[in-house]
Amino acid sequence: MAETKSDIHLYTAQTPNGIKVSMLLEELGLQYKVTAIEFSKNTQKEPWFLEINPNGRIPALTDTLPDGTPIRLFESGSILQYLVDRYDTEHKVSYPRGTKEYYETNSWLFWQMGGLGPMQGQANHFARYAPEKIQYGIDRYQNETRRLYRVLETQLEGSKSGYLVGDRLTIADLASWGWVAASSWAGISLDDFPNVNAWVDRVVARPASNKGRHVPSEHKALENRGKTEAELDKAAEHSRAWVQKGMQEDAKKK
Ligand SMILES: N[C@@H](CCC(=O)N[C@@H](CS)C(=O)NCC(=O)O)C(=O)O
Repeated sequence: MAETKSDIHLYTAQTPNGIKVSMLLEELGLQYKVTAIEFSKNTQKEPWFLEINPNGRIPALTDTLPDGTPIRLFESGSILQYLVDRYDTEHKVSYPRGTKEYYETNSWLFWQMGGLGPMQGQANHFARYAPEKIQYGIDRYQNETRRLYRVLETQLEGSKSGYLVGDRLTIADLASWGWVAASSWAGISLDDFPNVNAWVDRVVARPASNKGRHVPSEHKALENRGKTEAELDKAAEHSRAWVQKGMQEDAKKK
């Protein structure tokens, strides 16, 4: 597909929240610049980056409005909404404002932002990054994540298109996809969720989404599906070190 010129600059890393934006940019056929943020160097906490995202996390995006005003965006859900509002005028991956499907898409987007992301993020934390294994924390967040996967499973079971809302892929799918694709990292198997499993593959089969998931580096989450807990724990060692260091630094701040 020919790329549409834009002034978009994406600041990202290879994470579920990061790739939802690059997958959408590819689905929309937009040109964009990418800066890879290095968590191990805490680049996301540097003053220049805090000017773009005061919350010090990825993804963040800058663009220029049609009247020339520079704009910054942070929070992945807000970035997805901005991109479809502004650039998906033909509703390839969205629905016109005011339709039932438009509001249904928003419901699933907020469901992911307020539920699936935070819960699975905590499951990751307790299962992979905590310095000690606290079983209560692991169980609490894995069970809550599984409950949310059951919600997705039911929705997809009843879907004729195989996507979460209506007859097409939308930002509702893209928001959740990276998280579900990384379920093994949270210690959760998709074996009990056949419709979710098929949806993961359905999205990968789309050339644009497939390209977008490999930004800013190769997406390897799906390969974790065959790994043992011991192998996953070993693979988490490097990230565990920077997560712990970052938490200690934050705790010292007033
Ligand atoms: N609700 C935020 C969450 C952003 C977030 O937690 N990003 C993580 C990566 S997925 C991050 O930047 N972590 C770095 C850090 O915690 O310092 C969003 O959806 O944009």
